[in-house]
Amino acid sequence: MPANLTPQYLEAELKFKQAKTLSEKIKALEVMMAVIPKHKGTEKLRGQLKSRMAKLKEELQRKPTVGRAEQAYNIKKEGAAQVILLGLPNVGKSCLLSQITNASSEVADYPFTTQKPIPGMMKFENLQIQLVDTPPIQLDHIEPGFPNLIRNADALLLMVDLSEDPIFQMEILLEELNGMRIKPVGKGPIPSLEVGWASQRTLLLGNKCDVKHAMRAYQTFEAHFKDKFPILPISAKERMNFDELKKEAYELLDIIRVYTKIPGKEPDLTEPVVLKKGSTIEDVALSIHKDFVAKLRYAKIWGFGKFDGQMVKRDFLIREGDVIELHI
Ligand SMILES: Nc1nc2c(ncn2[C@@H]2O[C@H](COP(=O)(O)OP(=O)(O)OP(=O)(O)O)[C@@H](O)[C@H]2O)c(=O)[nH]1
Ligand SMILES: [Mg+2]
Repeated sequence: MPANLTPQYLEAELKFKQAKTLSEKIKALEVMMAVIPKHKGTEKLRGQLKSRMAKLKEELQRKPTVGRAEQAYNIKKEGAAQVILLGLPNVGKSCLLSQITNASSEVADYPFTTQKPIPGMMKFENLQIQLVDTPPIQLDHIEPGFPNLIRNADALLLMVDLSEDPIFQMEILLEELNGMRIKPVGKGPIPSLEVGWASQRTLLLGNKCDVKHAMRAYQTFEAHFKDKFPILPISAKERMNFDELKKEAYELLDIIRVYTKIPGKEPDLTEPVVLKKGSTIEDVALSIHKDFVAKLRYAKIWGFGKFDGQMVKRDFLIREGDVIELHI
């Protein structure tokens, strides 16, 4: 039996053939299925359309909503905070990651070695801080996903190579961040920003301070940026100034560590509760369990500027190093 396809159907079929995206294909196929004459002569064809539709829908489900390249920039946060390492090609980012964390990232004496972000964990006292090595920042080329990685992080380390012109490198980094509408903030309060902008606490690192004349370059670099940013000279290769680096990175994060204890027992000082600066007793309770918050009656606190075991209420501001006993 002839199929007797209508002009309406043929038009839809043409649209299907011309469709470029999956959703365009599905739309055109839907029209074909709706307008195809329903009689014995089209039975086989209708069956084919139906199975084609099932395949397309399956494909749509399988397709990730973000591209693969972009997904590589989706680094799950681990530890107390996530800190992103940024710099131009060959400045020593991967070398630092490999030397200061448990992870390793390929180091080479040619540029553009690192192709995707690589996380590692850096131990600072009783905390683990996540450090993320990244591909080099380039003029006017940003990988999709890169700006989001930087925006969602807790702090940035901007690295320059002291054996090259460090001020020039920093100017490029600042310009590129500006293009991503990210404002690095070193010292002082976070300024209010226009809609669409994000700020990030930032530390500057002058790397390769072991190289001849590097410290002279560092002095000029430091003089140029010290009013705006905290700055450190380091050597990733020789592991110089790593303790200072960890301490300064921690300072950037605006976090505090407190310790909880149960009545009659000593606190476990290896297991800090990590909270934002400005947190209260209530936040400590919340970090343990949300049910705790409702039931909380008072807390006893040990720490700087307090009597030992002082009784405090839920809105009491806590400080770095406090030991807290929650009473429900
Ligand atoms: N002298 C000296 N050389 C270093 C130091 N850190 C890194 N290097 C060298 O600099 C070169 C580049 O190091 P990488 O760690 O690969 O640099 P990168 O910034 O990750 O480079 P890309 O991935 O291309 O962006 C290598 O030859 C390293 O050995 C340092 O502190 N001192
Ligand atoms: Mg690298």
